[in-house]
Formats: sequence, structure tokens, C-alpha cells
Amino acid sequence: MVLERRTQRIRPPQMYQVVLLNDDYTPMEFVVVVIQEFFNKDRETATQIMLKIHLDGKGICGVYTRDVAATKVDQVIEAAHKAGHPLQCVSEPVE
Ligand code: TYC
Repeated sequence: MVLERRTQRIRPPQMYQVVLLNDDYTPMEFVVVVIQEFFNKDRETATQIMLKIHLDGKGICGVYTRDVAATKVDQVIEAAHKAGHPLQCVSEPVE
């Protein structure tokens, strides 16, 4: 049996940050609830993230592997659409 020493055989997966975008119409309370429910943040953290988005135009809500990030984006957009809000959500590779 031959055991080869290999370095760097596996790499950690590319991670994706899920970003919410500001708009003028989605209620602040709705955004806070979305961040709490889909990104598992407590109310205080969710409120801070929402205010950052409101002031800066966008904000990171969480960092996930590709498929999980894509699912989060779909869930947020569907919840916003159902509620009649234009809230937008995207994922982008980290680094
Ligand atoms: N700007 C919105 C308002 O004043 C609130 C808001 C915050 C909307 C964050 C979207 O991702 C968002 N009602």
C-alpha cells in the first residue's frame, strides 16, 4: 500500500454573502422580520442590519455555501413578492 503525502488536497468551499438592497418602499419592520426569520438573527441584530442597509444602500445578512445562499435569496424574494414589497436580495462570492 502506497501512501502519498499530498498537500492541499481539499479546499474550503467558495462562500457567498447574501446581501439585501435598500429601496424606498419596503417597510422597515418587514425587513427586520425577514432578517430574523431567514438569517436567524435576534431582533436587535436584525434591526442594526436593517438600519445599515437603509443608510448605506445594502448590507450583508449572512455568509453561506452557494446552494444555501441561493435558497436564502429565493426565500427572501418570494416572501417580499407575496407581501407586495419590492425588497431585493442578491448573493455574491466572498473576496
Ligand atoms: N428604506 C426603507 C424605508 O425607509 C427601509 C428598508 C431597509 C428597505 C432595508 C429595504 O433592504 C431594505 N421604509
